[in-house]
This record gives sequence, structure tokens and C-alpha cells, in this order.
Amino acid sequence: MPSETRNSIEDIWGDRTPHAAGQPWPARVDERVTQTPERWVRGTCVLCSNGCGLDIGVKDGRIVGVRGLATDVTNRGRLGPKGLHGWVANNSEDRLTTPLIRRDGQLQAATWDEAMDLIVQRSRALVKEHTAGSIGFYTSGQLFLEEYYTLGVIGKAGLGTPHMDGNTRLCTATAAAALKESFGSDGQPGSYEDLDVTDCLLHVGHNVASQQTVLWMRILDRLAAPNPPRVIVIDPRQTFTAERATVHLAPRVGTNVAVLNGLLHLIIRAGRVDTAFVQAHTVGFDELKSTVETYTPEYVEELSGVPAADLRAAGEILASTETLVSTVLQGVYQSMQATAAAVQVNNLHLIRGLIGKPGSGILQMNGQPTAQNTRETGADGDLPGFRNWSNPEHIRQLARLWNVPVNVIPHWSPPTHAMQIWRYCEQGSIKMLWIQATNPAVSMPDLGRVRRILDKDDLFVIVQDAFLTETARHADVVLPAALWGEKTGTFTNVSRTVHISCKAVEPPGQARSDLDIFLDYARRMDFRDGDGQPLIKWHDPESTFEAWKACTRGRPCDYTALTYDKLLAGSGIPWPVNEQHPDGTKRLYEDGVFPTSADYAETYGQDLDTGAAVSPEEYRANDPQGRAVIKATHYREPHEVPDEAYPLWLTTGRQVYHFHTRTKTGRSEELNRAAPDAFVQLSAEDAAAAGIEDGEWVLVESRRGVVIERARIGHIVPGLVFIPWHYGSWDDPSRPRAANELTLSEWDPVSKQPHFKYAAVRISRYTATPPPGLLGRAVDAVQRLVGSPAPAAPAPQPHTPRPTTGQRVDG
Ligand SMILES: Nc1nc2c(c(=O)[nH]1)N[C@H]1C(S)=C(S)[C@@H](COP(=O)(O)OP(=O)(O)OC[C@H]3O[C@@H](n4cnc5c(=O)[nH]c(N)nc54)[C@H](O)[C@@H]3O)O[C@H]1N2
Ligand SMILES: Nc1nc2c(c(=O)[nH]1)N[C@H]1C(S)=C(S)[C@@H](COP(=O)(O)OP(=O)(O)OC[C@H]3O[C@@H](n4cnc5c(=O)[nH]c(N)nc54)[C@H](O)[C@@H]3O)O[C@H]1N2
Ligand code: SF4
Ligand SMILES: [Mo]
Repeated sequence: MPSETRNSIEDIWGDRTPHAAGQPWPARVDERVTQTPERWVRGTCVLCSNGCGLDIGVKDGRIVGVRGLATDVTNRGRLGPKGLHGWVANNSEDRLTTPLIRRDGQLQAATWDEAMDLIVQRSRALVKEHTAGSIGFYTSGQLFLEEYYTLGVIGKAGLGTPHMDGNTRLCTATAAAALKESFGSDGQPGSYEDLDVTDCLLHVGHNVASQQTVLWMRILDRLAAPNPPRVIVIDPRQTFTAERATVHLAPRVGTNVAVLNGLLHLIIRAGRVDTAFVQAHTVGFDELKSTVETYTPEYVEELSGVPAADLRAAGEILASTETLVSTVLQGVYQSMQATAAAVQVNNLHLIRGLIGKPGSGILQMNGQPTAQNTRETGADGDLPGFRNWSNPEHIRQLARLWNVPVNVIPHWSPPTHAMQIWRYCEQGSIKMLWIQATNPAVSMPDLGRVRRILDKDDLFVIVQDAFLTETARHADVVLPAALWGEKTGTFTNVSRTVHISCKAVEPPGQARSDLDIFLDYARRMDFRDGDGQPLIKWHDPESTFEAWKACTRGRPCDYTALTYDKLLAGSGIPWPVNEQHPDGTKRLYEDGVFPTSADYAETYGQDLDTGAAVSPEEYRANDPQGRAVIKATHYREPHEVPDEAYPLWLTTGRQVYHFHTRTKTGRSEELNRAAPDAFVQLSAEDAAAAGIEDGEWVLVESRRGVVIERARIGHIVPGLVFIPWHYGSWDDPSRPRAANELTLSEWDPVSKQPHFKYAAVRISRYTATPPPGLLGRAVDAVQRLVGSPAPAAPAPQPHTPRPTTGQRVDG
């Protein structure tokens, strides 16, 4: 029998369960099943970084529903709309069930032997002719820890290529960079439990209400109780989160550093610096003080458009609050001066001494469910166990662990970041690109360029996915992957909490887990260690987890006392979990000692403006020895600003009902009905100036490309337009509609994260005849992409409001 405990489409967050500050968050179990399950299998939701514990309901070998896990510290039983609905994608008819190989220009079914032989042959030939530097990996924030670790070892000790990164570069590279710059290592100082006691919340460029719905339920439960925390939101749009703010600052896009410097200025001016903490536990305060001196509220208003009085109101709260939890996400990470801005939030906590104690914590948020593990295991541009690529002893540790010569492990320069991997593919030095669990033909900036690169004759493209995505359509080989629920593994949420998610059903057809694919590749490539034994000594998820534990010993993300059995006991557990902390660690840095000493740190740091690396010698000469590093910076203007030709700012982001490129949520009827198509959100002023009415088609053009979207008018400031970037061409090839047709290939100098949050665009009312030029090019591109005849221009059509009444378009 289908049943659900609540309608999460109509009522996103469900009923309140208020509690007083410091009391535990009450449980509320959300459940949705399409049939009565025969059994329940322990899982964890993979549709955002919150990592909500759940059980997967199974009947006749198929997933039939999910139920929140009441005992889990992360969600206490709650699930949001994506969690309750997104699993249906596992059962969809169009899952990939066999490998595909491109023959005579067409992707055709093949056997695993044929596909893997081809990949191995190509890898061997490339290594022989061009070295392993001709092979690149573009992986994900959505695999399991065990899969990343295996991949990382294959890349670093098997092949020895520096070219491995994840889509985490687009997502949380800045979280990692900011934590490294301030504290010496990745790892969130705070804990979700700090939300249950804090007096104040600061959300910077983070629409938590829509993007971490269960975390927002936790906050709403505090807001509904006596002594609610005050909430400061910094976001240019009037989001669901901003609606509940005590103070909402709406800066112009790209001006975060100006606003944050202004807040630091006000705290210092109010004399509310915790001088004892600053002196004992930090370095660099004097430079911060002199840098922010000029950022008066009036000057900040000039730079950012935030009224001076509003900045003062926020400054007063931040100067006086006794506890503070800050969250930072894409409005910072994907914008100008990403790392520089994220670091200013760390500074705000440091100068007030609001870190390492109950109610005070920093969450440099993750977005994807397993992004933390891409970083921990070194499947991105990091080394496993938060090791420092410019510390020779750290490289030796890895060489000993894997029993390989030190020089096999690429460490002569920083690991190649994703944007540079794509550039090397474009230039031709990378000749094989293996893409796993990411859909760059929709999610990368400047899609025209991405398609050109994927289509290059001299680039061999492998795509490992569960669906024939926009990206898979360009591949030379497609490998069918098992999804969540069809494989076992672990992953870590933004609160450092490790969860297990178990195999509940078999994958469809011949689909295989990513772990099995990597293990098979390693076997076929015959990677060996220094004693001639197989390099990869593990064979299933649990043995991989055990191997990973050894890699983390003594590092900040120490997993050594964690086991699958502990993880199955009813809740996720936050790392470090070791002899000293067998049950995990709620909060880091309670002793005010940070992992910054030269021998231990994950990085020696970079210049926030240029990204220039600090040399080991320089760092050692001023070794912070356990003190946090306060780094200051001035505001700089975005790289592309509106001008006469392109007079409007574009920003892009998400909606509550969809996850990314919709390969999962787009296959749920309910979610799709709630958010059926892309749109362009315009202010009434800008719409009127262009003669555009609500629901009419709009042509949006940038220097890179064009899209055609329906207009939605309101809830946005004049001069700014917003497009949700979820919508590609797989289920609607009729028009160019992916926001990334418009975005630019620019990135932060420190984290190398691309700037999705601003671009200059122009708009016009779109009438059915496609004008020549740009639009023609975009239509051609879509046509090539989907291999179908030129799409007819869409007929103008009024937009149908969602069934959910009274909700805002930014939801
Ligand atoms: N429903 C849903 N939830 C998700 C996801 C999803 O696709 N759908 N994806 C997950 C992932 S991987 C991620 S990374 C997170 C992302 O979660 P968020 O970062 O919350 O999501 P975004 O909508 O990308 O951007 C957040 C906000 O940044 C604001 N912004 C734009 N420019 C600026 C600026 O210059 N300054 C400031 N201060 N703000 C600005 C936008 O108005 C937007 O409201 O969500 C996760 N959760
Ligand atoms: N304009 C704009 N662009 C953006 C952003 C933005 O805010 N604005 N945000 C950026 C951010 S934060 C992110 S995280 C990226 C996300 O961008 P993508 O990673 O491209 O988005 P997804 O749709 O999540 O793609 C994941 C793919 O992995 C597949 N998959 C899921 N699970 C598995 C698995 O277990 N194994 C395998 N092999 N495949 C699997 C899915 O079917 C899907 O095709 O987009 C970025 N792009
Ligand atoms: S908040 Fe995130 S992890 Fe939790 S149910 Fe929603 S999508 Fe899943
Ligand atoms: Mo993300």
C-alpha cells in the first residue's frame, strides 16, 4: 500500500517539534513508501551533504520507499522532499544496463570484457607513448569513501598521474581551501549539535531552507521555541532562508569581501575582540585590523549596495552574541574572491573567540553527499588523509603505506585542478578522460566549450554513470554504474559524521558498483607494489574501509577506531574516531590548538589575492605552531561586470525540488510536477523595460551562449536575473535552457573553484523565429548534443503556477 507520513511537496519542512536551547532535538519520523516493504535495510540519503540516516524499504527485490532513522544524530528521523522522493530514479526504465562502446559513431551495447579491455589497452598505449600524464580522471562528490580511496591509490600509486580531481572543484573546493588557510587542515570545526544551543546564526550565500531542508527543520524548531537564535542572512535574493532573517543583507553579487570586511570593522570598532583568545591562539590579527579599518558602513554601502544601517544592525548582533554558528556556501564559494571571503567568516569567529565551544562553530558547508570524502581520500587535488603535497615526509608516509617508490607518487607540483584538467584536454596533452558520477555537459561553466572538448577526436572519453546523460552521449565508452541502494559504502557529512549505506537490492542488468569497476581496472592493469604483490590489496567495501583506516592514522580525519559494525549501530559517528575518542568527536579545536604546525599542516597556504603558494621554507620560518592563521584581504571587483552590451547580472542556483542535473529528481513524477522547467527570474522593473510579461519566453544572452526561458517576475532586485541550472537537454532537447550555456570559465585563484554566481547578460522578449547568429549556434549545439533534427522554436506559453500555492519561485 502506498503511504506517506507527510506531504513534503506541499509542506517542505513539515510540523514543528520545538525545543528549548540545549535540549536534544526531538525525533520525528518521515516515511514514504509506494508498497509495504518486506524488509528494511540501513541506508543514508545521498541527495545533499546533510547525510540523513534512513532505512530503505524493499519488496520483491526492488526499492519501494524510505523511512528516516529516528536514532540518527543528523536528522532524528526527518527527511526532506528529495530524500522522500528521489529514490524512485533507481527503478526507472531507462537505467544503463550494459556497457556501451562507440562504433561507427554510434554507442552500441558491449560486454564488460570488451569495454574494460578497450580501456586497459588505451591506458597502456598512452602510458607507453606519452606517460601517465596523458590520463586524467574527473570524478565526483557522490561516490562512496571506499570507491574514492581505491581510485586515489590507482591514480597516485598505480598510474602516477597528477591529473585527478572531482566535480567537488565546482562545489566545495573553497570550503577545503578556507579551512586549510585558517586552521591548517580541512575538517569542520563545528557540529550540527551547536545549532541546538546557539544564540545566533550567520548564513552567508547559503539558502539552507531550500538546500539542506532537514538542517533548516532543525533551525525552524529553535525559531519556534522560546529564546530563538537571531539569524543573519547575506544573500542578494529574497530566499526562503532570508525570509526568516533578523537581518537580511542583500549585497550585489560578488561583493562578499566588502560586506564581511565591514562586519569585521564594526566588531573591532565596538571593542568586542576577544584579545586573550587572539593573542594565545592566532597569528595575523594586526594585519586584519589595519586592512578592515577603511571598511566603514558607508564605504561598504558604496561597494555592495547594502544600506549602512543594515550593516550596523548585523554588526551589533555579531559583536555582542555569546555564541555563533556560521554556514557558508555557494554564494561565497562560486563567487568572486571565494576563498578570501570564506576566510573572513573564519576570522569573524577567531577574533571573537567563538570556536571550539558549545553553540559556536563554523560550517564551511559541503553540498554533495560525499564531497568530504573526495577530499579526505585525495581523489581530488589533495593527498589522502589531508597530507601536504609539499611536505616530503607526508609523501614518504604514503609511499611506505602503499609500498611503492616515493617518486611514483606525483608531488613535484600541486595536483592538477579540474579546470586545468579540462584545459589540458582542450590543448591535447591529456588524451584520455575518465568521468565518473558527474555530468559536466550540464554542470560545467561555458557548455559550448565543454561540448567541443568532449567531442575532440584525440580525446578518449569514458563516462561511468547510471543513465545516458548529456555527457555520456559524447563518450567513447559508457560504463553502467550501480546506484546508492545497490551497493555498500560509507561517507561523511558536513558535520564530520560518517554514515554507512548498505546494499538493499541488486543493480539492474549488468550494472556494477564503481568500486568493482575500479578493482577490475586495477587487476587488469596489473598494478604492483615494491615487492611485486598486487598494489590494491582489498576486494570489497569493508576490506577497503580497513585499508583506508590505516591511511588516516594520526591524521586529523582519523578513522582508526571506526568499524562497519559501529556504523550499523543506529547513528552516524563524527571523526576523529580513534583510541582517544572511540565514540567520535563532536567538536574540533576545543583546546584552541589548530593543525597548523609545519610538520602536520595540510598546506603551507597561499596568497589570497593571487593564489601564489607560500614556500615550505617561508612557512617554517614563521611556523604558527598550532595557532590559527588570520588572513586579511581587500575587496576586488568581479571579472565580468555588466556594461552597455550586457547590462544585467546573471546569478544561478538551485531549487528545493531538484538535485543538480536532475538525473534522479527529474525521474520522480512528484518532484518534476512541482518544478517542471527552468525559468528566468526578473524584477518587475527589468521585465517592464524589456516589454516582457510573466510567463513569456525570454532570450537570455551572454558572451558565451544563449538560453530561452520563461519569465517569472518578482522577488529579485532590479539589475539581477536568476536561472536555476538544473535543466539540461536529456528530457527536453527543444531549446537551449541550461544556465551554464551562459556562465564563464573563471575561477578563484586559491581554491580554483569556478564562478557560477555572476555573469553579464542581456534579455529580450523571445518571439518564435530564431534570430541568426548566436541563437543559431546554440541550436546547432543542442542538435549535435542530442543527435536530433533542429528543434522548433518553442511556442510562447504562459507558465503554469506550481500546485503549491503561496510559494516563492526561488524555492
Ligand atoms: N534542493 C537541492 N538541494 C541541494 C542541491 C540541489 O541541487 N538541490 N545541491 C547540493 C549541493 S551539491 C550544493 S553545493 C548545495 C548548494 O547550496 P546553496 O549554496 O545554498 O545553493 P545555491 O542556490 O547554489 O546558492 C546559494 C545562494 O547564493 C546566493 N548568491 C549568489 N551570488 C551571491 C553573492 O555574491 N554573495 C552572496 N552572499 N550570495 C550570493 C544565491 O542567491 C543563492 O540563494 O546544495 C545542496 N543541496
Ligand atoms: N551554473 C551553475 N552550475 C553549477 C552550480 C551552480 O550553482 N550553478 N553548482 C555546481 C555544484 S556545487 C555541483 S556539486 C555540480 C554538480 O554537477 P554534477 O555532478 O554534474 O551533477 P549531478 O546531476 O549530480 O551529476 C552526477 C551524476 O552522477 C550519476 N550518479 C549518481 N550516483 C552515482 C554512482 O553511485 N555512481 C556513478 N558512476 N554515477 C552516479 C548521476 O546519474 C549523474 O549523472 O554542479 C556545479 N554546477
Ligand atoms: S536534507 Fe539532504 S540528506 Fe537529508 S533528506 Fe534532504 S536531500 Fe536527503
Ligand atoms: Mo555542490
